[in-house]
Amino acid sequence: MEKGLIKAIETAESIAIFPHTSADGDAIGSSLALALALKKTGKKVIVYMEESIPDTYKFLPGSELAVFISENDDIMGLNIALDTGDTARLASRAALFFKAPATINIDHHITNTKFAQYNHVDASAASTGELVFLLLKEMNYEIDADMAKCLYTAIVTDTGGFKYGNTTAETHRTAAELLSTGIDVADLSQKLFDNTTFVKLKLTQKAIELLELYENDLLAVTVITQDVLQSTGAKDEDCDGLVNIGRSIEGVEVSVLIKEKSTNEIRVNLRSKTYVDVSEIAAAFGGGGHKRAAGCTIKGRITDVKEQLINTIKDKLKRR
Ligand SMILES: [Mn+2]
Repeated sequence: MEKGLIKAIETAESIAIFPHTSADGDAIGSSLALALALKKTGKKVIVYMEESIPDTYKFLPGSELAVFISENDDIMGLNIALDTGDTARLASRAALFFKAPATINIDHHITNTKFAQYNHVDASAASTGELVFLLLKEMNYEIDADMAKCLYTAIVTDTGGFKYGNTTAETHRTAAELLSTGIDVADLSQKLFDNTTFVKLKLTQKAIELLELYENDLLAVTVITQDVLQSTGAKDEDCDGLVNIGRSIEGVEVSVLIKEKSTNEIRVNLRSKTYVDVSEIAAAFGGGGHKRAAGCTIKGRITDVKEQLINTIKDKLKRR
């Protein structure tokens, strides 16, 4: 990693870590691990969240270091964005991010815009957690079991439990080293993957009902309106992972989840199976991501957004 980046961390006395908005296991896990490691060296550290930590991840060590922007307006000596492809993913915290005298961006999204003073972007890493792991090693920080739990969470969630194509031998070597700190993998896996709520299950049921196939069954589309969320009592974070249901269908290449955040703001999650680069589709709508997993936020009415997306994806499905 760049010397300047390491030095910026070493010299900063107060550091704020920024995971992306709608933070997932990688964003939260890598942020909490880094926060715990820096705190141990005596630095003042906070994790600036856009939203509260999703219930699934609240058990993670270090979650007490998470704060909301409204609770703390202190300008820190260094701001570090993790797992964040562009400033739009910093959402309402974007302006504050750039107020620090030094900024760092550590990420693995291929579409990363390198918006910070120091940028470490490695699209070959399966997760940002792995990049934080390497950073801690390079800085000679000892990774304890609490940090390992967070980093393992980052890796295991972004690889879909070591199932996705981003999983490499290095990913497994890193995971092995994390496990050797003595963390209970069965307990962790159960908390992360086998711990649904009845409300989320009801939302999943509804999502399956609403799923439609297009383009000779190559494209799965699920539209979740505010009405659907309200009728099931589900929260925004309960939509996490629903896009994978469409992709799991035999023969489907692209799955898209279209979620109404408000009447005029639509969040889109994209997944592909073997050949469509969904980061290109997301980028065409101002978003970004990875080849097999990407997302974007589109202004407009949900029915129009759905039509635009289907038209764009249609072309990509043909180019095989
Ligand atoms: Mn990630």
